[in-house]
This record gives sequence, C-alpha cells and structure tokens, in this order.
Amino acid sequence: MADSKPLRVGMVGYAFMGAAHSHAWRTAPRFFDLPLAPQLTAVAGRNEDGVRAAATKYGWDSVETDWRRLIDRDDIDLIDICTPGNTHAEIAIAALEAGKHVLCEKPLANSVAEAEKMTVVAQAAAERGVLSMCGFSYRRTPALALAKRMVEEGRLGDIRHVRAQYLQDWLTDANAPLTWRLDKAKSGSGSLGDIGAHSIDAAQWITGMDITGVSALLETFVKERPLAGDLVGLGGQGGPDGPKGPVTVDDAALFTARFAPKHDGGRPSGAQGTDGGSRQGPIGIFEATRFALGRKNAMRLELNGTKGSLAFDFEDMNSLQFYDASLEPDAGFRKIMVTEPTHPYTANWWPTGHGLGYEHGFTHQVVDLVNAIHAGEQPSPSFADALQVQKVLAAVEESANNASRWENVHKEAS
Ligand code: SOE
Repeated sequence: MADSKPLRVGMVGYAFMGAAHSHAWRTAPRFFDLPLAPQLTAVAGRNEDGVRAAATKYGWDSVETDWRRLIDRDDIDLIDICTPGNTHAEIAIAALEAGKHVLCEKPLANSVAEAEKMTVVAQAAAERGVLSMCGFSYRRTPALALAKRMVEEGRLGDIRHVRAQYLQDWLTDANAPLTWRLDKAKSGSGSLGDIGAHSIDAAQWITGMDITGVSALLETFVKERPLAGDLVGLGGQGGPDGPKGPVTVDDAALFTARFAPKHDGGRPSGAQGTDGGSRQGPIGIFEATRFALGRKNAMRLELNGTKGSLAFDFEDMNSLQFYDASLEPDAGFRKIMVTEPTHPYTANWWPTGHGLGYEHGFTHQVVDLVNAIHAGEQPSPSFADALQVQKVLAAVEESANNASRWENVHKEAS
C-alpha cells in the first residue's frame, strides 16, 4: 500500500543468503499488499569493496563495514542476519536490546547455550514490541504449507512415519575448497545444521509435534580440503596442489527420531488422537548429506498416517504427492499441483500451473514477518521454535559421539 509506514532494513552479510533476502525485501511489496513498506536501507560487510558492489547489485541505499553501526543507526528498524552461525548470537542480542526487530538465518546459533540466551532476550524484547523470527524458509514453500494445512485438517489421520532427506552433492569432489560451512568454529556443524535443520524444523512444524529423542550416525568422508581462496593468502596457492586444512564437521548425518505432542516432553503421550484413540507420536528417519551425487537440492519429506500419506521433493517443489486411503486402494498417489489460488501464497503470483521457485519462500517469509510486526504478533518460527531445532541438533551430535549404542555385526560364528 503506497502510504505504508516504512520498515527500514539493515542486512548483515551479502553472500548467498544475503542475495536471497535482498530479492525478498525488494519483491514482497510488489506482489503482496503489505501494511509496512520495506526499505533496503543499509547492508553491512567487512570488505568495503565487496559490500559496495553488493549494495549496487542488490539495491541497498547505503553500506557499513561494521554491523554495530547498523545497530547504532536510528534509521534502521530491523536487522536481517545473513552471516555464518558463529555471529548470530552477538548480532541478534545486540539488535534486540537496541530495540531492532530481527530476522536471523538458520540455524539460530552454533550451540544450545547460545540459542537459549537468544530466546530469553527475544522473549523479553517481544514484551517491548520488538519481534524476531528465524529463517526456516522452507515453511513458506506453498507445497509444504499445504501439507501442514492437510495434516491439521486430519486428511492423514494420526501420523505414524516421518521420512526426511535433504540430499545435495556439492562436496562430492574431494578438491572442493575448505569454506566456512566446513569449519565447525564458524558453522557449528556440517550437513546436520546447514540442511538437516531444515528437515527437522519442517517435520516438527508440519506434524505439530517435537522430536523428543534420537539415535544418530555422523560421517566425514573427506577429512581435509584445499584452503579456500580467502585463506590462500596464508602462503598457499589454493587448488588441489595448494595447502590443505582439516574438515571439522560432518559430511553426512543419519538419525532416527521419536516425536511427541508439544509440551508433553519425554515419550509419546496418550493425548486424544484425531480418530478418538490415543495419539502416539510418529517415529522418524532423517538423512542429510552433501555427497548424494546427482541430487542437487532434494529436500524431501514423506508422512505416512492412518488415513493418508504425503510426499514432497523440493526438486519438484510445485507439487505434493497425496495418497488418500478413503479412495479405492488402486487409486494410488495423486499429484497435487500446488498452484491453485486457494493454495498458500500462490494467489499473489501467476495463473495456475505456472509454478514458483526457491526464492519465493524468502519473499513469503518477508510477507509473514512484515504482517506480524505490523500486527504486533510473534512471527513464526520464533527463536523458541528455533531453539527446539537446536536441541535436536545437539542431541544428534551427542548420540553420534556416544558410539556405545552402536552394535557391530559380528563376523565370527556365534
Ligand atoms: C547449503 O548449500 C544451502 O545453501 C543451505 O545453507 C540453505 O539453507 C538451503 O536453503 C540451500 O542449501
């Protein structure tokens, strides 16, 4: 709406997520009637040439080379954190305490302790009308938002199985450089936190249940890699013949999980189920890897319930596979094209069947955040929701590091 009050944004970081968020801040008011008008006021980055180039490319009005300047500026209303996880806590806490709303990329932090502190500060800030959200953007993929709607409507009955995979292959080459995502001190974990976190959040959000226990296996296939270009200055030439550094995170994470209705804690409770029976939480199996050669961004989720099943694959992101047990058994799964105007978010875009892309999830994230801020309501996912994801990540690492639960298959005759 042309006469909307501005929402002046200061973004920290301008790499892949900075590009996606910039696109979202610029695009959201052009396709959705927003009660506040996002303004790309300033972008911050340590390298002045780099951040100036990013401001020109992505349409930011000004630049800073220290994120603290964004916090100090009185022409900034919201801080958007698009930096590696080791910086999230310091920036988010400073911003919230300075009265700035916060959008923080996932995972929320690199530890449960950091995430807990961020959540406490966020809850106190919310009481002052200063709001915050964690950027689990896949919730805003129309097909996954429709999946949640269908689960809530009882179309699947009680959920028995959650099957989640997030498959990429960009590290299959042992000579791919040692970037920040492979350094635990910066990223907190590898495939587990970077992409597994999306699966955990989506599964908990769509089922409406929390993961209460896990059993896990982590693997690092390539133990050291050529230093990335920004580290080559340390006397290396880069590339396969240059200096190498250690990979300190997982390349792949596998875990089983138990779910329980929220706030029941512990094992699945006997809460009343959709069919009048006791609501037993589902069991889950999760996989996150960057070595699934040929899979580029296959974020997959399948739910099997007592009345139906749903299956989603981000590499075919505009559709949802649905098996409805109320139909003839030979009806099989049917493909729902999630492009009807009645589907989440889609009415604001193209005619049915034209489809959306990865970037639309970020635009929808901005739409929901701006509407929540204008309404003075807690955006979703909150830092508390993201803390629950952080606790699952920590439990997976604890389980994987406690190999005593692992049973070897004995070769010798029993
Ligand atoms: C990892 O390659 C990555 O960029 C994640 O960091 C993002 O969160 C995901 O949306 C796409 O893949």
